[in-house]
Amino acid sequence: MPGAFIVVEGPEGAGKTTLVTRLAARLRRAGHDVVEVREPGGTPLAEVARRAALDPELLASPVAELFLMLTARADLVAKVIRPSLDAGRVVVSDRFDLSTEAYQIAGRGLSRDAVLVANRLATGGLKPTLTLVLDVPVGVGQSRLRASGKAPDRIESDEAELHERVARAFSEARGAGVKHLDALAGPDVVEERAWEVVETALGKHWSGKRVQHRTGR
Ligand code: T5A
Repeated sequence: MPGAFIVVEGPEGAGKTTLVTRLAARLRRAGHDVVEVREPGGTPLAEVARRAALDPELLASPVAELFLMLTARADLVAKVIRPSLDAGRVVVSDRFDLSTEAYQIAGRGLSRDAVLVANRLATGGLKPTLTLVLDVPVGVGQSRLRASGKAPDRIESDEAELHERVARAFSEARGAGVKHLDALAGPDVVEERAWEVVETALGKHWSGKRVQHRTGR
């Protein structure tokens, strides 16, 4: 893929949306063509799936919840993320597949193997260039959300143990392109730390592409 795919992940209220907006603005100032997306959501079909997944009246079962998330992801990847990456843009996403590992596998206890297979089908194997995980204790994220005055959705209002399992899964996440950031500091400090990581990751990504181009690989 000629473009780059940056994902911001973490528990509820960690500051993902705030950081995505700031990173996108900064990338634009640095001259990149940037597309901002959020998961679940970002296409008309994905927004319908989001509303269904988060509606407290609908009480989706864990498997139904998984497929709503993956319906949203499949549509977003096919209609927005892949075409943007193919056109050389930088896509910045508020959540992606690490959220499925944290919520549906660690949180809901669904089979890891089955979820990973279904997720691969939804993404066509697409992997982020960089996944920035914002580490905050559950209580900090929840008190930030309370202070923001936003009404809690179905998953946000779920049992405390679910959110503890989700936060643990995020804090233990490791793998290619996964970087952790201490997100307890204020938004300006978090943005500066994130920017350093993004600049380094993009530098490596683009120089890798140039080598591949020169060597024909
Ligand atoms: N989900 C999603 C799944 O179960 N499986 C999946 O595969 C996927 C993709 C999505 C829900 O769907 C679930 C997870 C979620 O439950 P959402 O709205 O995207 O819902 O998720 P939330 O985490 O609930 O998003 P929020 O917008 O509520 O939280 P954010 O984005 O982490 O936090 P943000 O930036 O909105 O900030 C919250 C408040 O804190 C302040 C902000 O100003 C704001 O008031 N703030 C800070 N305060 C102090 N210091 C900082 N560094 C701060 N950064 C932000």
